Amino acid sequence: MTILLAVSGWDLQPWLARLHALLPGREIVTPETIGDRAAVDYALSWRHPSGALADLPNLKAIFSLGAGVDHVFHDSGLPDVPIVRVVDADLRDRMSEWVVLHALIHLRQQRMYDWQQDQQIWDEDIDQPAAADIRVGILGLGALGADAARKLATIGFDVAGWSRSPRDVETIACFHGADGLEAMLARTDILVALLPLTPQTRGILNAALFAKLATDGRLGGPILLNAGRGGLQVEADILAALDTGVLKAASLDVFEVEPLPKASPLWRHPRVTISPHNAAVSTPDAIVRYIADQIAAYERGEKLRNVVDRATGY
Ligand code: NDP
Ligand code: OXD
Repeated sequence: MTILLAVSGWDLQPWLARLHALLPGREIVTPETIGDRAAVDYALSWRHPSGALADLPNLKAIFSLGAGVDHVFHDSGLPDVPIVRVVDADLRDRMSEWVVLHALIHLRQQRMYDWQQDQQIWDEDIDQPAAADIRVGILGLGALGADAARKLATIGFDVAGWSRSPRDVETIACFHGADGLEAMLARTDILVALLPLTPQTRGILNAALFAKLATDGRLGGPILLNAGRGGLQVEADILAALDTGVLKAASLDVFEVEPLPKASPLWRHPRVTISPHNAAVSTPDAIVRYIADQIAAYERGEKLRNVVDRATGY
């Protein structure tokens, strides 16, 4: 009854404390402290070091500590057991907060008012469209994209979404497939990327896609919000599109290389708003609760939920 916590780049202490609290009686080990590899039942991964999950003959499942699983698949020696991803209200609500926040920052031109405050300028005479005047297109209508879509629609935005297979989200215009993408982009003023990173989606946010966005919107040009994965975006194309006016602005939470290198021109670009891949953080409180519940259900004989499809990569 051992759980292997294989994590890179995070402080382990809060995770260990929460695991001990919610899974009493289990030994919790890390790749550094692991003893008997045959005792490990479950592995918990966030960007685990390649090979850390190999040679665990009694492993039953791998739990990603986030919604995305691209960080699990980077390991070519991954054991053939179910991979479970996070689908959780806490994570979902945090992501929708980020999407709504940034949609509103752009709708209400907050970056410009920040500048005006800095310059002590009082200018009331600036065009202020209503949310209903702004067409939002969401790439990815999954657990996160569908929730963000509903919340943006509640505020009044005119929302559409795009997925691989047909989806039905109430009050949202739903598109799918290659033709659906073109149609959605043509009616999009604010593009929100909430796709998983897979071989099919890598680099999708590129010059060719930006050129298909609506050019007749009320915001003075299309705006990109990406909180999916940095690998979805071609940063050179974003910078070029910002400089040529193909894009008006961007809010980015994820980057091709993380942490974003100091030399990246994105840091100082006046029309780029950056957050450090924390649009929706995984908290030990919520995520260990989710995993402990899944383990308890599995050991009662129930099926694991939110198991990743290895063929599609998400
Ligand atoms: P889901 O698996 O629930 O949803 C993914 C959506 O993307 C689905 O609608 C799916 O289509 C669609 N999709 C996948 N591949 C394609 C494709 N090739 N073409 C069109 N649509 C596609 O994932 P979540 O909503 O839970 O999470 C989305 C991503 O958000 C995560 O994978 C992760 O990368 C990112 N994330 C980022 C965080 C952050 O803090 N920045 C935090 C949490 C997650 P279909 O419905 O047909 O399956
Ligand atoms: C996730 C993330 O995938 O935080 O959950 O990026």
